[in-house]
Amino acid sequence: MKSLAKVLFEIVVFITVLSLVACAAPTGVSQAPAGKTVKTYKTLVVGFAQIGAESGWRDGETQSIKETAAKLGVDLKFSDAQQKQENQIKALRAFIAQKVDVIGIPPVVTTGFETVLQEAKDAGIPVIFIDRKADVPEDLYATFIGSDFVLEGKNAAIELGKQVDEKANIVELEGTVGAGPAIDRKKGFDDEIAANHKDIKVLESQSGDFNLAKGKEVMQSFLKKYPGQIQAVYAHNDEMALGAIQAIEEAGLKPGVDIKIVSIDGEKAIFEAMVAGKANVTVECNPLLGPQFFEAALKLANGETVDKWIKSNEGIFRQDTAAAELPKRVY
Ligand code: GYE
Repeated sequence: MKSLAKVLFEIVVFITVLSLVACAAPTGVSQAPAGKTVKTYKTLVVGFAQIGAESGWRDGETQSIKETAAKLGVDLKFSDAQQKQENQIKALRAFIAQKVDVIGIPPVVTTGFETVLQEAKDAGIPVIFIDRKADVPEDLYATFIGSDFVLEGKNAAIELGKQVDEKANIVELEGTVGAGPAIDRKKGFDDEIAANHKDIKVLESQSGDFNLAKGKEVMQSFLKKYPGQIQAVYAHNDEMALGAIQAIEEAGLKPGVDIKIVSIDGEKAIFEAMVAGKANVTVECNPLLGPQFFEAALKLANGETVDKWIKSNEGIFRQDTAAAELPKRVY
């Protein structure tokens, strides 16, 4: 004879097994409420329309995107626009034709993307602006993952103010003409100078297109035009600052000493320059956005909403801590 406890136990086990069988979906995957299959990283298809490879910063971002996709098992369709807006637009159209789940893009400039973004919207494909934004109505993109460029510009001005005398002449190397970070880094900087450093004069401001060679070329022309008059350089990214450092050295001056250098990004190479005493401050801008990007992409593919602006955490680094920080830099 079975004991009452044993009989009760068998009944409980029987009911549990029954309910488990009843709940399991026939395909073995869970079902979204609307009857759509829930996406996982392994079934997610993402198109990424990268700008190019103009800086170590961007290479760091590309690596973060590719490594994170590989780690999560996401099917990543990666395209390199080689700095051209028309190529980014072509890539977006190809992703729409391939019916990817989500598109990621750092728009090279802020204008000219409305038509293709409307096409993505009509196809029901969410678009994530990553690291840069385009100037379009809010319904044409799902979220912006990236930095506060105005704040970066303001911090650069505060730091530069500490490096020079109250009355000083400086030059500015701007990013790509029409790019979001170039526009905002200039605005944040100019506003802070106008508010708190009225005697710092920007002798001239010109685009170095966010790359080393152009930054160097523009700095060479500044040095010729304003001999002995420049006390500091504000560069919208480290790469142009590295170009300026070369130009200053070739002119027989000491970068970081005769002419102070303040820039933005936090690349390994600028830490090396700080350790060598050739650069003074970098305001960090974080390119390691892979994990945040795919997390948002998965949510969007499953119809969830995400914040309209997902900000990255960033610091400010000066010469005195550069040597200790250098081994920790990954881009
Ligand atoms: O600062 C620069 C890069 O869009 C925030 O683009 C990014 C900028 C970054 O080329 O180095």
